Amino acid sequence: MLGDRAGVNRKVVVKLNLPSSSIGSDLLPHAIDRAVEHLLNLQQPDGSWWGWLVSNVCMEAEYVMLLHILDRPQPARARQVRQHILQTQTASGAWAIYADGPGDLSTTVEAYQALKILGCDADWEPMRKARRFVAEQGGIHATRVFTRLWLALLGQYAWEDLPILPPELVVLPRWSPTSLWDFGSWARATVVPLSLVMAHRPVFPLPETATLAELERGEKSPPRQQDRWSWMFYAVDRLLHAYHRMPWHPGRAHAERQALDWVLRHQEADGSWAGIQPPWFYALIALKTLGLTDHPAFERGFRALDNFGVTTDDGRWWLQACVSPVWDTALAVIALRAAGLAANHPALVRAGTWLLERQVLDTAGDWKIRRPRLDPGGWPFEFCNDQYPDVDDTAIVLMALNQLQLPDRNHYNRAITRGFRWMVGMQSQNGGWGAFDADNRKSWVQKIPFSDFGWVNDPPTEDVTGHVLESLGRFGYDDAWRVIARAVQFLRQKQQPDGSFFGRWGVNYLYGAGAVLPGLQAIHYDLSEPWIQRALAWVADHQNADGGFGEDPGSYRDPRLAGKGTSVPSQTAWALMALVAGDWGESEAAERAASYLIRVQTPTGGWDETRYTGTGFPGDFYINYQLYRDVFPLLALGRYQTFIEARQPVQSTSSLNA
Ligand code: R19
Repeated sequence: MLGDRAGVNRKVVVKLNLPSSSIGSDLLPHAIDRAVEHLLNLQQPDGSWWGWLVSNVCMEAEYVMLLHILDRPQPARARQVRQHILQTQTASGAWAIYADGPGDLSTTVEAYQALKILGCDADWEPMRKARRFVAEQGGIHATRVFTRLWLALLGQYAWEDLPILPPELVVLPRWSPTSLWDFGSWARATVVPLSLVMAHRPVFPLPETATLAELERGEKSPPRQQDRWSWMFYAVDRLLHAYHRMPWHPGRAHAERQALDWVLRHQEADGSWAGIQPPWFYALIALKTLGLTDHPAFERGFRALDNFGVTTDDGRWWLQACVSPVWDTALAVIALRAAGLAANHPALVRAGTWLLERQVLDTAGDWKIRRPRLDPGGWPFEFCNDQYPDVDDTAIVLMALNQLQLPDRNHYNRAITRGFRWMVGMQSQNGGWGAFDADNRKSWVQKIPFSDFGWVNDPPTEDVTGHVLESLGRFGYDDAWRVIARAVQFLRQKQQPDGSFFGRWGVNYLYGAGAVLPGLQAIHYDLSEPWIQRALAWVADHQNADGGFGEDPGSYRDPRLAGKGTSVPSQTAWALMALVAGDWGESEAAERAASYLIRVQTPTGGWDETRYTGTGFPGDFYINYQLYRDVFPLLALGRYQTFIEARQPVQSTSSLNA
C-alpha cells in the first residue's frame, strides 16, 4: 500500500499551488535571498555562528541547589533565576521538558525544591499547584535517581535509598566485564565525580523554610525495568549497600584517589567538564565533598559556569546544558553554500578559518581507549572540548570545509586528511558510527539501578551514520569502498518495518530521514531500490494538510506519534531534504513542503520555532536549538532550488535564467 502511494507521489509533477507557480516565479529565490541575508546577519564577529540551546528548568533548579551546596549565594542572580523558573511553570502547575509537552515529575520536584530555596512560600498558589501535580504523579520516591540524589545532598532524601555507584569502578580495567569504559562519554564524566560524592554521602542542610516536609513522598518502587538482568543488578546493588555499611573498605582510598585524579584530568581548558552541565556540577560537588574548594580546578570550574548562562531582556537568567558553536557554524556554512554563496565568499572564508582552528589535535581524548592506534583529528560540539571530539560534528565540519576555498591551503589539506582519517577510524564493528566512541554498545550499563535517565551508552546510530556517509560521499567515495558498503548494510538493518529511520540526536524519524537519505544520495547509491523508495514514501505519507511536517518529541515514548505533530520549520526542512535527496524533488509532497516553508517565513527572512526538535536523550531530554529554525529551512530550500533548476531548465523563464 505504501508502495502504491509512493508511485503516485513520485510521478506527479505539480505546478505549484504558490501564487503564479513558484518554479517560474521568483518566490523561491526571493525567500532564499532573504534567508541568506538573515543568516549572514547572525554571524559572530569571529566568523562563527552560535545559537542558544534551550532545554528545561532542571538546569536552573540544579544551579540553585548547587549554589546552596557550594555555599556561594548570589542574590541578584537568584532573583533572575526565580523569575525564570516561575515563568516556565505550565498551567497544570508542573514543569515540562519540551514546549507543549506534558508535565514531568522529576523536573517539577526539582523546580519546587529550587523555589523553596529561593524563598517561595509553600502556601502560595503556584506552589500548591506544583505540589498537587507531584502528589498525583507518585511523589518524591517516583522521581529519577538524579533528582533524588540532589534531594539527598540537601537532606531531603535518604542516601540509603539511592543505588550505589562505587568509586572502585574507576579502577577496573577496560577489559573487565564491567568497566567505566562501557558507559558513554557523558555518563563516564558524570559517574566518576558522582561515585566520589556517593561514597561520602554529604548533606548540606537547608533552613527549615526550604525543606520538602509538605511534599508527597509516595511509595518506594521496584526497578523501572523488570527483566532478569535488571533484577540481578538490583540484587548486586543490595549487596553493595551491605558493603557500604561495613566499617572497612580495602582499596577504597586508592580508588578515590584514582577517581579524583580522573576528574582533575578531565577538566577542559575553559573550566568545564565534558562541556556539559551534569558532569560539571557533579565535579564541583565532588571537590566540595573532598574539601578541595581551594584547589584551582574548583574556582576555575565555578567561574566558567557563567559562560553557559543567558541573561534575557526581561530580567531572567537561564543556563544552557551545553553550547553548540562548532555544530552551528558548520551547518550555517552548508546551508549558505546550498543557497548559492560562493566557496570563497568572505563570510564563509571567515567561518571556515574559524572551524579549522577548532580541530582537536590533542592525543588525550577518551575515544583513544577504543581506538588506541588512531591519530587525533576530530571536531567537538563546543568551543573547548578537547577530550570529547565527536563523529557527528566531524562529519558535518568536513562536509562544510569540503565546499570552501580557504586561503591557507596547507592547513586546510592537513585538517581534512586528519579529520577524514579520524572519522573513518571511528567506525564501529557493526558498520555504523556512534557520537563520541567506537563500539560503545554494551547494554549492562543501561540495566543498573543508577541508569534510569537517558541513554548511558553511545551505540552507532542511523543519523550519525547518515551524516558520515554524506561527508564521505562529498569527497567522492562510493560503496565500492568497504567502509561505505558496511555502513549501508548497517542502515538497511536499522530501517524500521514501516520504512522510516530512527533519529537519535534530533526529533525523530523526520530527523532520521533528513540524515540518512542525503547520505545515501551523496555516495551515489541506487535510489530506486525498494527500501529507499519505502523510506521516501514514509516521509511523503506524514505530510500535514498545510504542507509542512512536524513530529512531537512524545513520539519517542508513543510509537503512534511517529512522524506526527504540528508543522515545524526545521522538521519540514528535514522532510524536504529527504525528498530532494531521494530524487522526489518533483513530487507534490516536495512542492507543498517548499511552499509551506516560504509561506511561514518571517518578514525578516527567518523562521519561528518554539517547538523542540533536538534530542539530548530520547524520551528524557530535549533541546530547542535556536539556530535550527533558520539553518535547516534555508538548506532545504537551497537544495530544492538546485534540484528544480537542474530538472527544468527550460520552464524557468524569469529569475532563474536572469
Ligand atoms: C549533534 C551533535 N551531537 C552528537 C552532540 C550533541 C550534544 C547534545 C547535548 C548533550 O547535553 C547533555 C549531555 C548529557 C546530559 C545528561 C546526562 C544524562 C545521563 C547521564 Br548518566 C549523564 C548526563 C543530562 O543532560 C544532558 C545534556 C546534534
